[in-house]
Formats: sequence, C-alpha cells, structure tokens
Amino acid sequence: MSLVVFPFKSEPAELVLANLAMAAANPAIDEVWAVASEAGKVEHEVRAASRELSITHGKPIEVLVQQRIGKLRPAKGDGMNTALALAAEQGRDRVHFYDADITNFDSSWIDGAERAADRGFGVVRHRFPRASTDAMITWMVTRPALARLFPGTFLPRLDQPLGGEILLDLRAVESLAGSELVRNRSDWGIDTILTYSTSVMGLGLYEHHVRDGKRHALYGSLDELRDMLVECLDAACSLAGRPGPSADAWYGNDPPSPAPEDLKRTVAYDIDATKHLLGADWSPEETRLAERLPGDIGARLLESTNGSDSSFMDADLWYLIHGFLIENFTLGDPAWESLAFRLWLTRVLAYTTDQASAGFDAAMAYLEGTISEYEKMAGGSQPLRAARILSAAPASDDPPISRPVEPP
Ligand SMILES: Nc1nc2c(ncn2[C@@H]2O[C@H](COP(=O)(O)OP(=O)(O)O)[C@@H](O)[C@H]2O)c(=O)[nH]1
Ligand SMILES: [Mg+2]
Repeated sequence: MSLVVFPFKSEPAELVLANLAMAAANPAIDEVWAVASEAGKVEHEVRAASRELSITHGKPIEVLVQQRIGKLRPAKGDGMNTALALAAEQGRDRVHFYDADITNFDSSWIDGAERAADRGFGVVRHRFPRASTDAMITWMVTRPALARLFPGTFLPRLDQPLGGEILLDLRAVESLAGSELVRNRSDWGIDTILTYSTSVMGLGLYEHHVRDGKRHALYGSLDELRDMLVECLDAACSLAGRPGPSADAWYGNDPPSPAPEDLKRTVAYDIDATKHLLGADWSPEETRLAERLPGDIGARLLESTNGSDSSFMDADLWYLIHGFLIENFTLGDPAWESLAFRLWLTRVLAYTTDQASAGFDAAMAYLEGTISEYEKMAGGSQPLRAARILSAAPASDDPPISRPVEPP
C-alpha cells in the first residue's frame, strides 16, 4: 500500500484539501500526509478540515509541520526530507509526492505511477506538457546542466528534472533518507538533488506522462522565481564531478502526446514586468564579476537595461555562459546571485522574443534541440540503451520487463 505526501506553503486551504481528498479516495492509497512549511493559519485550517476527510475516507490523513533538517535556506527541501525521514522510519512501501497547488490532480496520476511501480520501477516521475514560456529554470539551467555533466545518460532526457511529482519505493526512500546530499538540501534545490540521486540508485526510473498537463499557479514577473533560480543553479553546480547513471541504466517512458490547445496559448509569466528587471542597479562587485564574463558580454549586459536588446543571448552563447556559471556561481553572494539572475533573464527574454513567439510546437522543438546540442557539445550523444515502453497498452497485462531493456 502507498502513502501520498503533499508539501504545502501558501496554497489556499481548500485547494490543499481537495488534493488530499483526491489522494485519500484512491484505493491504492492507505495514508495521506500534508507537510506544512510552518505552523499557522493555513496549516491550522488544513489540519481542522482533514479530520473530517479522514473519517469520510476511513484512512489516516496527517498534517505535519516540517522539521529543520538541512543546511541551506529552510524551504521545500526540509518539507520533503521531513516526510522522507518519517516514511523510511515507518518502512512505507511506496511514497508519492505531489505539489499541493495542482488544480487538475486526479486519480490518473496515482494510478499511472502505481502501474509503473507494479512493473518493477523503483522510481516514477510524472511529466506533462507545459506552456512554452513555463519551466524556464528547467530549460535554461537544469536540463543544460544535466546535458553538460551527464551526456549520453538518461538524465538530460528527463522532461521535468525539477518536477515535484514522483513515486519512490521503499528502497529509494531509505536510500534518500540516509543521504547527506539529500538531507542537506533544504531549499528549492531539493528537486534537482532527488532527480540526480534517484537516477544513480539502479532501481529503474520511469516517466509517466500526464496528457492534460499540470495546471498550477503561474507567475507574474520572473522576480518571483529569483530564489528558485539561484538555488536550482547551486544544486546543479553541486552535481559537477559526480558519477552519472550507467549507460544501460533501466529507464522507460510513456510517449509524449499532443499538448492541450489552451496550454499552447498560455503565457506563463509577465513579459513586460520582467523586462523592467534588467534595469536593476549594478553594484560595484557585480560589475567586477561581469568583467570576467567571456568576450564583451559584460559590457552588453550593462547596456541592456530594458530587455529589448536581449537577442544576443542565443543558445550557443548561453552554453558558454551556463558553463561559466556552473563553474563559478556562489550561492549567498549577492553579486553572484544578481549576475546569475540577470544573465538568466536575458536568456529567457531572448528565447521568448525570438522563438516562443513562433508558436508552441516550433518553440518546444527548438528547446529540445538546444538540449541535444548541448549534450553533443559536452561529448556524449550516443543513443541510450533504454526502451521506449508504451504504457498506453493495458496496464494489467503488461509483461514483466527484464533488464537491461533493449531498444525496440
Ligand atoms: N512544506 C513546504 N512546502 C513548500 C515550501 N515551499 C514551497 N512548497 C510547496 O512546494 C510545491 C511547489 O511549489 P510551487 O511554488 O508551486 O513551485 P513551482 O510549481 O515550481 O512554481 C507547492 O506545493 C508548495 O506549496 C516550503 O518551504 N515548505
Ligand atoms: Mg506550482
């Protein structure tokens, strides 16, 4: 039997409760936890209403407040690690994590992950279509880092390495709960670290596709993503030099499906408000750092104050800059954080203006193309010895899979 965990912070209590109820209603689930960032009003409301839900569904629904576990900013990582530690202690067979702000969560998420776990995969990741201007940290920071650091493995091919929707079996839970790398990562870097750590466990990893996409809170100006950007970048930097999954690691995925039409039209952030961010003042320390950037990029950045001239930051130049960041970025240093944020904004605006405007399908093909290119540049484009497993086939009749899986 399985446990479902929702970390939550500032979502409306009704949304968290609706998701708890959806999870509790699933026959595969025997317990549900919500892990609050802190005690307070929302936590209190969720706790009060969860008692009734628990009675309705005849299953325990627990509301926990996250513990201080890690070494970095206390945030989502502490929430997930709180649940991982307790789940390991209790020997939970399978643990699902879902973001609490999903507005279209339904039983197909849980069922899809359970099916893959029934077939022997120790780790299941959900993936889903996203707006072409969403996932800008994934596309510009995390996937390029995985391509650069682990070319030729399945890591760069993962659609959503920052996704918070995963299933872990007991072996994975125990291994993560015992990992210093994971426990220390208390901030937004947790998703990167979980993705990496689960990829090298040798337990098999499957990507389950959610056709309808994930509907959740989107953004105003990209300033809202500043902490997430610098923390995800730092987490990516921390993977340099570590061993990747083996070339014949057991990996499978559902084929992608066409994105829903409304998602193709969604603009995930406020472009005009974001352009203004490039006008932020430069400190003398940041100016000095910018002078270390390759070529004349520092000078161009200093001139670029309104986002209208960001096109110079194309995919090739970004590979260079991204490498510079992976080698040198220093979390907690205001000058580095400001410079990394400015560089990323410039890249995101360049892509938004020059590619995203060409329509969803072209934009997504372009983004995928950049990752393949980066992987090639890093020197590892050999085909994966992994199968494309069509889980569209009736799940209960799926044959057992022996490993390693040969390409079809
Ligand atoms: N327990 C806990 N949950 C958090 C914290 N920060 C974010 N979350 C949850 O993590 C999930 C993902 O956060 P969200 O802001 O939606 O990130 P995004 O989808 O990547 O933009 C949501 O369910 C948040 O409530 C935190 O400090 N503690
Ligand atoms: Mg969200």
